[in-house]
Amino acid sequence: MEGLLFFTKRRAKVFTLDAQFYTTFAAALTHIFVVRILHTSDWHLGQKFMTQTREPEQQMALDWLIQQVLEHQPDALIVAGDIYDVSNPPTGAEEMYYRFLTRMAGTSCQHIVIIGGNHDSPYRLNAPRGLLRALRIYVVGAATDNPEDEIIRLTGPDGQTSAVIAAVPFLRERDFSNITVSGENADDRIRRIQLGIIQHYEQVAAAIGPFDGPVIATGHLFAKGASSHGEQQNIYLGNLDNIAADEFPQRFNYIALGHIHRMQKVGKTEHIRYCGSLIPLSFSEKKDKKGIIIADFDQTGLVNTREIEAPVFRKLVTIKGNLQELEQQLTQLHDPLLPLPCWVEIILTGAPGIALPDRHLREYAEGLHLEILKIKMDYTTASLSEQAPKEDLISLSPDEVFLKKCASAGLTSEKTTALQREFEGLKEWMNEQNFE
Ligand SMILES: [Mn+2]
Repeated sequence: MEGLLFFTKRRAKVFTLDAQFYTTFAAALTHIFVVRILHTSDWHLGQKFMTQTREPEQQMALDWLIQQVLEHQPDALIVAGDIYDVSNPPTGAEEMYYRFLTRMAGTSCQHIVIIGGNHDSPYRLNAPRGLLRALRIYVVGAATDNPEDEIIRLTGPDGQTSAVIAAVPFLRERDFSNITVSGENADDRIRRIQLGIIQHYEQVAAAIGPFDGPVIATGHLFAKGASSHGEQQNIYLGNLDNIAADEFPQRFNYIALGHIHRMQKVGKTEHIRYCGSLIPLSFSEKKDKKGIIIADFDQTGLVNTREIEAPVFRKLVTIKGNLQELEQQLTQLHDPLLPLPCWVEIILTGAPGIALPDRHLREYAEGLHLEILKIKMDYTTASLSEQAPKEDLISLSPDEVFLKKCASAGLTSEKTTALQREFEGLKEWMNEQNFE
Protein backbone atom coordinates (compact mmCIF):
# COMPACT_ATOMS: atom_id res chain seq x y z
CA MET A 1 0.00 0.00 0.00
CA GLU A 2 2.84 2.34 0.90
CA GLY A 3 4.51 1.44 -2.35
CA LEU A 4 1.36 2.27 -4.27
CA LEU A 5 1.06 5.60 -2.44
CA PHE A 6 4.70 6.36 -3.23
CA PHE A 7 4.13 5.49 -6.85
CA THR A 8 1.00 7.67 -7.02
CA LYS A 9 2.83 10.59 -5.38
CA ARG A 10 5.75 10.24 -7.76
CA ARG A 11 3.43 10.11 -10.69
CA ALA A 12 1.66 13.26 -9.48
CA LYS A 13 5.02 14.93 -9.15
CA VAL A 14 6.07 13.95 -12.64
CA PHE A 15 2.76 15.28 -13.86
CA THR A 16 3.23 18.69 -12.22
CA LEU A 17 6.85 18.91 -13.28
CA ASP A 18 6.31 18.29 -16.92
CA ALA A 19 2.67 17.99 -17.83
CA GLN A 20 3.34 18.01 -21.54
CA PHE A 21 5.88 15.22 -21.34
CA TYR A 22 3.53 13.15 -19.23
CA THR A 23 0.59 13.63 -21.60
CA THR A 24 2.73 12.68 -24.57
CA PHE A 25 4.10 9.68 -22.71
CA ALA A 26 0.63 8.51 -21.63
CA ALA A 27 -0.67 8.91 -25.17
CA ALA A 28 2.29 6.97 -26.51
CA LEU A 29 1.41 4.06 -24.22
CA THR A 30 -2.14 3.77 -25.51
CA HIS A 31 -1.65 4.82 -29.13
CA ILE A 32 0.92 4.02 -31.71
CA PHE A 33 1.63 7.09 -33.74
CA VAL A 34 2.05 6.23 -37.37
CA VAL A 35 2.49 9.58 -39.05
CA ARG A 36 4.33 12.72 -38.01
CA ILE A 37 3.79 16.10 -39.68
CA LEU A 38 5.89 19.21 -39.26
CA HIS A 39 3.80 22.35 -39.85
CA THR A 40 5.40 25.68 -40.81
CA SER A 41 4.16 28.76 -42.68
CA ASP A 42 4.71 32.38 -43.66
CA TRP A 43 8.39 32.43 -44.52
CA HIS A 44 7.97 35.62 -46.55
CA LEU A 45 11.32 35.05 -48.26
CA GLY A 46 12.67 38.15 -49.95
CA GLN A 47 10.94 40.53 -47.54
CA LYS A 48 12.42 44.00 -47.54
CA PHE A 49 12.05 45.65 -44.19
CA MET A 50 12.14 49.34 -45.04
CA THR A 51 15.42 49.33 -46.98
CA GLN A 52 16.93 46.29 -45.27
CA THR A 53 17.10 42.72 -46.54
CA ARG A 54 15.96 39.91 -44.23
CA GLU A 55 18.14 37.37 -46.01
CA PRO A 56 20.63 36.64 -43.17
CA GLU A 57 17.95 35.92 -40.56
CA GLN A 58 15.70 34.06 -43.01
CA GLN A 59 18.63 31.84 -43.89
CA MET A 60 19.26 31.24 -40.17
CA ALA A 61 15.56 30.41 -39.72
CA LEU A 62 15.63 27.90 -42.57
CA ASP A 63 18.83 26.34 -41.19
CA TRP A 64 17.03 26.00 -37.85
CA LEU A 65 14.08 24.40 -39.64
CA ILE A 66 16.36 21.82 -41.26
CA GLN A 67 17.77 21.05 -37.80
CA GLN A 68 14.22 20.48 -36.52
CA VAL A 69 13.53 18.12 -39.41
CA LEU A 70 16.70 16.16 -38.64
CA GLU A 71 15.82 16.01 -34.95
CA HIS A 72 12.11 15.21 -35.14
CA GLN A 73 12.15 13.20 -38.37
CA PRO A 74 8.67 14.02 -39.68
CA ASP A 75 7.15 11.95 -42.46
CA ALA A 76 5.89 15.11 -44.13
CA LEU A 77 6.53 18.83 -44.04
CA ILE A 78 3.66 21.24 -44.66
CA VAL A 79 4.37 24.84 -45.63
CA ALA A 80 1.04 26.66 -45.26
CA GLY A 81 1.53 29.56 -47.66
CA ASP A 82 3.39 32.85 -48.07
CA ILE A 83 6.65 31.25 -49.13
CA TYR A 84 7.61 34.60 -50.65
CA ASP A 85 6.82 38.09 -49.50
CA VAL A 86 5.98 39.41 -52.95
CA SER A 87 4.86 37.89 -56.23
CA ASN A 88 8.18 38.76 -57.91
CA PRO A 89 10.75 38.09 -55.17
CA PRO A 90 14.47 38.83 -55.55
CA THR A 91 16.51 35.95 -56.98
CA GLY A 92 18.26 35.49 -53.61
CA ALA A 93 14.89 34.50 -52.13
CA GLU A 94 14.28 31.90 -54.84
CA GLU A 95 17.76 30.55 -54.30
CA MET A 96 17.02 30.15 -50.57
CA TYR A 97 13.79 28.29 -51.36
CA TYR A 98 15.41 25.82 -53.76
CA ARG A 99 18.47 25.36 -51.55
CA PHE A 100 16.13 24.48 -48.68
CA LEU A 101 14.25 21.94 -50.82
CA THR A 102 17.54 20.39 -51.94
CA ARG A 103 18.70 20.02 -48.34
CA MET A 104 15.37 18.43 -47.42
CA ALA A 105 16.10 15.68 -49.94
CA GLY A 106 18.91 14.52 -47.65
CA THR A 107 16.58 14.04 -44.67
CA SER A 108 14.17 11.26 -43.79
CA CYS A 109 11.17 13.49 -44.57
CA GLN A 110 9.50 11.74 -47.47
CA HIS A 111 6.94 14.32 -48.57
CA ILE A 112 6.77 18.09 -48.74
CA VAL A 113 3.47 19.88 -49.27
CA ILE A 114 3.57 23.55 -50.25
CA ILE A 115 0.51 25.73 -50.74
CA GLY A 116 0.25 29.27 -52.11
CA GLY A 117 -0.53 32.16 -49.76
CA ASN A 118 -1.94 35.57 -50.57
CA HIS A 119 1.57 36.97 -50.98
CA ASP A 120 2.65 34.28 -53.44
CA SER A 121 2.23 34.35 -57.16
CA PRO A 122 0.41 31.08 -57.94
CA TYR A 123 2.13 31.05 -61.34
CA ARG A 124 5.61 31.35 -59.87
CA LEU A 125 4.96 28.62 -57.27
CA ASN A 126 3.28 26.31 -59.77
CA ALA A 127 5.82 26.70 -62.59
CA PRO A 128 8.23 23.97 -61.34
CA ARG A 129 5.51 21.74 -59.85
CA GLY A 130 5.92 18.92 -62.40
CA LEU A 131 9.63 18.70 -61.72
CA LEU A 132 9.19 18.99 -57.94
CA ARG A 133 6.50 16.32 -57.96
CA ALA A 134 9.11 13.81 -59.12
CA LEU A 135 10.94 14.59 -55.87
CA ARG A 136 7.76 14.12 -53.80
CA ILE A 137 7.39 17.85 -53.32
CA TYR A 138 3.74 18.72 -53.94
CA VAL A 139 2.88 22.31 -54.81
CA VAL A 140 -0.66 23.73 -54.93
CA GLY A 141 -0.22 27.38 -55.86
CA ALA A 142 -3.89 28.18 -56.42
CA ALA A 143 -7.28 26.50 -56.09
CA THR A 144 -7.89 23.91 -58.78
CA ASP A 145 -11.10 23.19 -60.72
CA ASN A 146 -11.03 19.55 -59.76
CA PRO A 147 -10.98 19.08 -55.94
CA GLU A 148 -9.10 15.80 -56.46
CA ASP A 149 -6.09 17.87 -57.61
CA GLU A 150 -5.75 19.32 -54.09
CA ILE A 151 -5.59 15.89 -52.48
CA ILE A 152 -2.22 14.37 -51.68
CA ARG A 153 -1.96 10.79 -50.49
CA LEU A 154 1.15 10.07 -48.43
CA THR A 155 2.56 6.58 -48.65
CA GLY A 156 4.21 4.76 -45.77
CA PRO A 157 7.18 2.37 -45.96
CA ASP A 158 4.77 -0.47 -46.86
CA GLY A 159 3.56 1.42 -49.94
CA GLN A 160 0.08 1.90 -48.46
CA THR A 161 -1.58 5.30 -47.95
CA SER A 162 -0.56 6.43 -44.47
CA ALA A 163 -2.31 9.82 -44.46
CA VAL A 164 -4.21 12.14 -46.76
CA ILE A 165 -3.54 15.85 -47.05
CA ALA A 166 -6.20 18.19 -48.41
CA ALA A 167 -3.78 20.86 -49.65
CA VAL A 168 -6.11 23.85 -49.87
CA PRO A 169 -4.24 27.04 -50.82
CA PHE A 170 -5.24 30.68 -50.28
CA LEU A 171 -8.64 31.00 -51.97
CA ARG A 172 -9.30 34.01 -54.17
CA GLU A 173 -12.66 35.51 -54.87
CA ARG A 174 -12.52 34.31 -58.47
CA ASP A 175 -12.34 30.75 -57.13
CA PHE A 176 -16.02 31.09 -56.15
CA SER A 177 -17.36 32.27 -59.48
CA ASN A 178 -19.99 29.52 -59.43
CA ILE A 179 -21.87 31.40 -56.72
CA THR A 180 -24.12 34.04 -58.30
CA VAL A 181 -24.03 37.69 -57.31
CA SER A 182 -26.81 40.17 -57.93
CA GLY A 183 -26.98 43.58 -56.31
CA GLU A 184 -24.96 42.52 -53.28
CA ASN A 185 -23.67 44.96 -50.68
CA ALA A 186 -20.35 44.75 -48.81
CA ASP A 187 -21.71 42.39 -46.11
CA ASP A 188 -23.28 40.12 -48.73
CA ARG A 189 -19.94 39.94 -50.47
CA ILE A 190 -18.11 38.94 -47.28
CA ARG A 191 -20.73 36.25 -46.62
CA ARG A 192 -20.43 35.02 -50.21
CA ILE A 193 -16.66 34.65 -49.76
CA GLN A 194 -17.17 32.85 -46.44
CA LEU A 195 -19.65 30.44 -48.02
CA GLY A 196 -17.30 29.90 -50.95
CA ILE A 197 -14.48 28.96 -48.57
CA ILE A 198 -16.65 26.55 -46.56
CA GLN A 199 -17.98 24.96 -49.74
CA HIS A 200 -14.47 24.51 -51.11
CA TYR A 201 -13.36 22.64 -47.98
CA GLU A 202 -16.50 20.48 -48.11
CA GLN A 203 -15.86 19.57 -51.75
CA VAL A 204 -12.25 18.64 -51.11
CA ALA A 205 -13.19 16.62 -47.99
CA ALA A 206 -15.85 14.75 -49.98
CA ALA A 207 -13.39 13.99 -52.79
CA ILE A 208 -11.08 12.11 -50.41
CA GLY A 209 -13.41 9.12 -50.47
CA PRO A 210 -13.22 6.21 -48.05
CA PHE A 211 -10.08 6.30 -45.90
CA ASP A 212 -9.85 5.53 -42.19
CA GLY A 213 -6.42 7.02 -41.43
CA PRO A 214 -5.31 10.56 -40.61
CA VAL A 215 -6.76 13.33 -42.78
CA ILE A 216 -5.04 16.67 -42.62
CA ALA A 217 -6.10 19.93 -44.26
CA THR A 218 -4.17 23.10 -44.95
CA GLY A 219 -5.37 26.68 -45.32
CA HIS A 220 -4.18 30.21 -45.74
CA LEU A 221 -6.94 32.37 -44.32
CA PHE A 222 -8.22 34.27 -41.30
CA ALA A 223 -10.07 31.84 -39.04
CA LYS A 224 -12.64 33.34 -36.68
CA GLY A 225 -11.24 33.92 -33.21
CA ALA A 226 -7.62 34.15 -34.33
CA SER A 227 -5.73 37.21 -33.18
CA SER A 228 -3.13 39.29 -34.93
CA HIS A 229 -1.77 42.77 -34.69
CA GLY A 230 -3.37 45.76 -36.38
CA GLU A 231 -0.88 45.84 -39.20
CA GLN A 232 -1.86 42.38 -40.25
CA GLN A 233 -5.59 42.90 -40.34
CA ASN A 234 -5.82 44.12 -43.89
CA ILE A 235 -4.43 40.97 -45.34
CA TYR A 236 -7.33 38.98 -46.66
CA LEU A 237 -9.66 39.96 -49.38
CA GLY A 238 -13.08 40.25 -47.76
CA ASN A 239 -11.49 41.15 -44.46
CA LEU A 240 -11.85 39.22 -41.18
CA ASP A 241 -13.46 35.94 -40.21
CA ASN A 242 -13.22 33.87 -43.35
CA ILE A 243 -14.33 30.71 -41.56
CA ALA A 244 -15.15 29.61 -38.00
CA ALA A 245 -13.54 26.57 -36.34
CA ASP A 246 -16.79 24.58 -36.44
CA GLU A 247 -17.36 25.32 -40.11
CA PHE A 248 -14.45 23.16 -41.24
CA PRO A 249 -15.58 19.63 -42.18
CA GLN A 250 -15.39 17.16 -39.26
CA ARG A 251 -13.34 14.87 -41.45
CA PHE A 252 -10.10 16.73 -40.77
CA ASN A 253 -8.00 15.46 -37.86
CA TYR A 254 -5.70 18.46 -38.07
CA ILE A 255 -5.80 21.76 -39.95
CA ALA A 256 -2.43 23.39 -40.64
CA LEU A 257 -3.04 27.09 -41.13
CA GLY A 258 -0.94 29.98 -42.33
CA HIS A 259 -1.66 33.71 -42.80
CA ILE A 260 -1.61 34.89 -39.19
CA HIS A 261 1.95 35.33 -38.01
CA ARG A 262 1.32 34.52 -34.34
CA MET A 263 1.35 30.90 -33.14
CA GLN A 264 -2.10 29.98 -31.78
CA LYS A 265 -5.01 27.59 -31.60
CA VAL A 266 -8.24 28.56 -33.32
CA GLY A 267 -11.40 28.79 -31.20
CA LYS A 268 -9.93 26.71 -28.33
CA THR A 269 -9.57 23.70 -30.60
CA GLU A 270 -6.50 21.51 -30.29
CA HIS A 271 -6.44 20.53 -33.92
CA ILE A 272 -6.87 23.81 -35.82
CA ARG A 273 -3.69 25.81 -35.53
CA TYR A 274 -1.48 28.55 -36.77
CA CYS A 275 2.22 27.91 -36.27
CA GLY A 276 3.16 31.54 -36.99
CA SER A 277 5.92 32.89 -39.17
CA LEU A 278 9.56 31.94 -38.61
CA ILE A 279 10.68 35.50 -37.86
CA PRO A 280 8.81 38.68 -36.80
CA LEU A 281 7.83 40.46 -40.00
CA SER A 282 7.13 43.87 -38.49
CA PHE A 283 7.81 45.77 -35.28
CA SER A 284 4.22 45.02 -34.23
CA GLU A 285 4.97 41.27 -34.26
CA LYS A 286 8.05 41.37 -32.08
CA LYS A 287 6.35 39.86 -29.02
CA ASP A 288 4.46 37.16 -30.92
CA LYS A 289 5.22 33.53 -30.27
CA LYS A 290 6.41 31.95 -33.51
CA GLY A 291 7.67 28.55 -34.54
CA ILE A 292 6.60 25.18 -35.83
CA ILE A 293 4.14 22.49 -34.77
CA ILE A 294 4.82 18.79 -34.69
CA ALA A 295 1.62 16.75 -35.08
CA ASP A 296 1.62 12.99 -34.49
CA PHE A 297 -1.26 10.80 -35.66
CA ASP A 298 -2.28 7.28 -34.80
CA GLN A 299 -3.87 5.12 -37.47
CA THR A 300 -7.37 6.29 -36.59
CA GLY A 301 -6.32 9.94 -36.98
CA LEU A 302 -6.08 10.78 -33.28
CA VAL A 303 -3.65 13.65 -33.04
CA ASN A 304 -1.11 14.79 -30.48
CA THR A 305 0.51 18.18 -31.06
CA ARG A 306 3.61 19.91 -29.79
CA GLU A 307 4.67 23.52 -30.32
CA ILE A 308 8.32 24.37 -30.80
CA GLU A 309 9.23 28.02 -30.55
CA ALA A 310 11.68 29.44 -33.08
CA PRO A 311 14.69 31.28 -31.68
CA VAL A 312 14.94 35.02 -32.27
CA PHE A 313 17.71 35.54 -34.80
CA ARG A 314 17.48 39.29 -34.88
CA LYS A 315 15.84 41.37 -32.18
CA LEU A 316 13.36 44.04 -33.20
CA VAL A 317 13.09 46.68 -30.49
CA THR A 318 10.98 49.79 -30.02
CA ILE A 319 12.28 52.45 -27.63
CA LYS A 320 10.41 55.53 -26.50
CA GLY A 321 11.38 58.62 -24.53
CA ASN A 322 13.00 62.03 -24.65
CA LEU A 323 16.38 62.57 -26.24
CA GLN A 324 18.40 61.79 -23.11
CA GLU A 325 16.38 58.66 -22.27
CA LEU A 326 16.76 57.43 -25.83
CA GLU A 327 20.53 57.84 -25.70
CA GLN A 328 20.64 55.73 -22.53
CA GLN A 329 18.43 53.04 -24.04
CA LEU A 330 20.53 52.92 -27.20
CA THR A 331 23.66 52.39 -25.11
CA GLN A 332 21.94 49.55 -23.23
CA LEU A 333 20.91 47.87 -26.48
CA HIS A 334 24.51 47.74 -27.69
CA ASP A 335 25.47 44.06 -27.51
CA PRO A 336 28.49 43.11 -29.61
CA LEU A 337 27.86 39.42 -28.94
CA LEU A 338 24.64 39.29 -30.95
CA PRO A 339 25.25 37.65 -34.34
CA LEU A 340 22.97 40.17 -36.04
CA PRO A 341 22.66 43.74 -34.69
CA CYS A 342 19.18 44.49 -33.39
CA TRP A 343 16.89 46.74 -35.39
CA VAL A 344 15.51 49.69 -33.49
CA GLU A 345 12.37 51.74 -33.91
CA ILE A 346 12.59 55.03 -32.00
CA ILE A 347 9.70 57.14 -30.76
CA LEU A 348 10.87 60.56 -29.58
CA THR A 349 8.33 61.92 -27.11
CA GLY A 350 9.70 65.08 -25.45
CA ALA A 351 10.62 68.24 -27.35
CA PRO A 352 14.32 67.65 -28.05
CA GLY A 353 15.46 71.26 -27.74
CA ILE A 354 17.81 70.83 -30.70
CA ALA A 355 17.41 70.98 -34.43
CA LEU A 356 17.47 67.71 -36.41
CA PRO A 357 17.11 65.34 -33.43
CA ASP A 358 16.87 62.36 -35.81
CA ARG A 359 20.28 63.09 -37.24
CA HIS A 360 21.62 63.51 -33.70
CA LEU A 361 20.30 60.05 -32.71
CA ARG A 362 21.73 58.40 -35.81
CA GLU A 363 25.11 59.94 -35.13
CA TYR A 364 24.88 58.87 -31.49
CA ALA A 365 24.26 55.26 -32.58
CA GLU A 366 27.25 55.12 -34.90
CA GLY A 367 29.70 52.55 -33.58
CA LEU A 368 26.99 50.77 -31.54
CA HIS A 369 26.10 47.22 -32.55
CA LEU A 370 22.54 48.09 -33.63
CA GLU A 371 20.73 49.72 -36.52
CA ILE A 372 18.11 52.46 -36.30
CA LEU A 373 15.42 51.77 -38.87
CA LYS A 374 12.70 54.21 -37.98
CA ILE A 375 12.43 57.43 -35.98
CA LYS A 376 8.99 58.77 -35.15
CA MET A 377 8.58 62.28 -33.71
CA ASP A 378 5.74 62.08 -31.24
CA TYR A 379 5.66 65.59 -29.80
CA THR A 380 4.22 68.98 -30.63
CA THR A 381 5.44 72.32 -29.39
CA ALA A 382 4.77 75.65 -31.03
CA SER A 383 8.41 76.38 -31.68
CA LEU A 384 9.72 72.98 -32.59
CA SER A 385 6.88 71.22 -34.37
CA GLU A 386 7.92 72.71 -37.68
CA GLN A 387 11.37 71.27 -37.28
CA ALA A 388 10.01 67.78 -36.74
CA PRO A 389 10.59 66.07 -40.06
CA LYS A 390 7.65 64.40 -41.72
CA GLU A 391 7.60 60.63 -41.56
CA ASP A 392 9.53 59.52 -44.56
CA LEU A 393 7.87 57.36 -47.17
CA ILE A 394 10.46 54.59 -47.02
CA SER A 395 9.46 53.66 -43.46
CA LEU A 396 5.79 53.25 -44.40
CA SER A 397 4.17 50.25 -46.03
CA PRO A 398 1.80 50.79 -48.98
CA ASP A 399 -1.10 49.97 -46.64
CA GLU A 400 0.02 52.58 -44.12
CA VAL A 401 0.25 55.21 -46.86
CA PHE A 402 -3.23 54.23 -48.04
CA LEU A 403 -4.70 54.52 -44.50
CA LYS A 404 -3.01 57.89 -43.93
CA LYS A 405 -4.45 59.13 -47.20
CA CYS A 406 -7.95 57.98 -46.13
CA ALA A 407 -7.52 59.72 -42.77
CA SER A 408 -6.33 62.96 -44.33
CA ALA A 409 -9.34 62.90 -46.67
CA GLY A 410 -11.53 62.69 -43.54
CA LEU A 411 -13.22 59.40 -44.49
CA THR A 412 -15.37 57.53 -41.95
CA SER A 413 -14.10 54.16 -40.73
CA GLU A 414 -16.85 52.34 -42.69
CA LYS A 415 -15.87 54.10 -45.88
CA THR A 416 -12.20 53.39 -45.17
CA THR A 417 -12.90 49.68 -44.61
CA ALA A 418 -14.88 49.48 -47.85
CA LEU A 419 -12.11 51.25 -49.79
CA GLN A 420 -9.50 49.05 -48.14
CA ARG A 421 -11.14 45.99 -49.64
CA GLU A 422 -11.00 47.56 -53.08
CA PHE A 423 -7.36 48.45 -52.44
CA GLU A 424 -6.57 44.82 -51.53
CA GLY A 425 -8.26 43.61 -54.71
CA LEU A 426 -6.31 46.17 -56.73
CA LYS A 427 -2.99 45.11 -55.23
CA GLU A 428 -3.74 41.47 -56.01
CA TRP A 429 -4.74 42.34 -59.55
CA MET A 430 -1.48 44.28 -59.99
CA ASN A 431 0.53 41.35 -58.67
CA GLU A 432 -1.05 39.01 -61.15
CA GLN A 433 -0.50 41.26 -64.16
CA ASN A 434 3.20 40.43 -64.02
CA PHE A 435 2.61 36.81 -64.76
CA GLU A 436 -0.65 36.28 -66.61
MN1 LIG B 1 1.84 35.92 -44.24
